[in-house]
Amino acid sequence: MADAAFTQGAETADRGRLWVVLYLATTGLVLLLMMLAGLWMRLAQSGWLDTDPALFYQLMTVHGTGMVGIAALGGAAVLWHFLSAHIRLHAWVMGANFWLFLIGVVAILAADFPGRFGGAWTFLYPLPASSQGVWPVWAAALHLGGLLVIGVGFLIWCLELARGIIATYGGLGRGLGWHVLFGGSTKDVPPPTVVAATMVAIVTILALIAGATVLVMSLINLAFPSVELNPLLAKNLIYFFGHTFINATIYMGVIAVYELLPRITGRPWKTTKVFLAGWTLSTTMVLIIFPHHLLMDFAMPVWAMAIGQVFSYVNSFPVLVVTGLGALAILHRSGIRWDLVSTLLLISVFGWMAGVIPAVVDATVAVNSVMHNTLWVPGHFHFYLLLGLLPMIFAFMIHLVRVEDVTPRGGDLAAILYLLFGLTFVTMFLVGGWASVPRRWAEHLPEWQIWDQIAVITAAGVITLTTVFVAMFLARTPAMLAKG
Ligand code: HEM
Ligand SMILES: [Cu+2]
Repeated sequence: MADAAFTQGAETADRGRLWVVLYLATTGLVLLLMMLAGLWMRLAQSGWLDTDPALFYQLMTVHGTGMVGIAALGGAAVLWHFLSAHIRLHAWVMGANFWLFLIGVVAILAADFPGRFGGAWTFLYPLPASSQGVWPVWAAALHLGGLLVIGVGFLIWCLELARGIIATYGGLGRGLGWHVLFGGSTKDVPPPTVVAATMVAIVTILALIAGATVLVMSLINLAFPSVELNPLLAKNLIYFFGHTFINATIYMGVIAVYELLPRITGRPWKTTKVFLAGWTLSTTMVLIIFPHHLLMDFAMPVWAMAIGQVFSYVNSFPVLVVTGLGALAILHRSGIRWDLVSTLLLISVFGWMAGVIPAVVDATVAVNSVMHNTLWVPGHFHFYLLLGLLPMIFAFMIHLVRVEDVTPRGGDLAAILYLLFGLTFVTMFLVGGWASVPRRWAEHLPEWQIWDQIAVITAAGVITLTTVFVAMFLARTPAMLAKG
């Protein structure tokens, strides 16, 4: 009996690993395609490639939606892989989420290209329904329906995380280590991976419920235009969903840092009370700071804005500090060898910490009244997604397929080049924002185009290095799977 259960567990783990590989392969390929769409937009803005503005907005919608989805898929691979070592999870959930994801992607591509939907990944009400004839109603409905299908997939996936954590640790509070933090217990201390996964499960479930609610409401409005929504409520739901969902992808990805740095240096990442307090604080705050996206909406109550501004300052710091200091403590005098994986991990911690600074700047009302809807905004989120989240995912990809020590010499050079190209690329967005260049404009004035052109060149560098990382992963995957 025990033997049979054991084999079954191993089989599930094996199947889980296959899904992790499939998630990563999909992430790599879609990521490259979406980057090319981004390059196209930058080419259009720089005046180097004549592009129909309607097509620009279709590309922007596919790029934004696709990148957010793929950030979640890649983050989910990292989280699942490491959490499975601590908790028994059902592998079929990975499969269900994967197929729903693909169905949603096909629907969105059909809606955005033949259907010409260009209402951005934020699908802000009432834009999907009022295209002024640019796209038909069916395209808007198909796009929103595709999002809903993807959301349902991730909801099932997060519920499985929550189930597993509750079954193994006895509750989500215990997954966050509250019995240690408040009760002083020293038993069943959750490892960092479990703490992060618990936060991800909690905040993503709430985000997806809000997202699904507003999607269903918008779909009803598309079908029956006389049923109108409260635009302010719709906007709050959308930004609660969008802000929380994209933030959670980094909280998934950072698990690669918690798990891999200790393996590389031979020093454990301990769950301290400070670590637990940091994660509990960020769990609550990430949920209440989304009003920083509505600072210019005069109809919002002042107290909500105050929360948005004040807690945006405080929110990021607990987890950032415990991660940054934790990483430094592990690295200090560890004699670490700087290969591709370790360099990518270090870059990711830097990219995340540094990228939060322009974000927090923009969450200040006085600054936001100038920077709102300028390129400062894509500047800050490309910073921590391109240089924070992606290096975490690349590091995990390379780690998985590493057969002993196969990192080629100069591997860290590729990582450093990625950092340099990426930094220059995001700086061009930030410079544009500084000069008040509006975001989401298909055409730019000649005075702005020098920054767009530098961005084109550096984006090409980022794409080349991403191709190298993804190709490395794909090329070595068959050997890794055969080795078992
Ligand atoms: C080579 C890499 C990339 C390039 C060239 C690129 C380019 C662009 C451009 C030109 C825009 C529109 C900016 C504007 O408002 O004028 C944009 C928007 C956006 N990008 Fe990227 N990007 C890249 C990577 C990424 C990554 C890695 C992510 C996330 C993981 C991402 C997520 C987004 C999102 C969410 C938007 C907002 C779309 C909207 O405003 O609705 N991008 N990107
Ligand atoms: Cu936000």
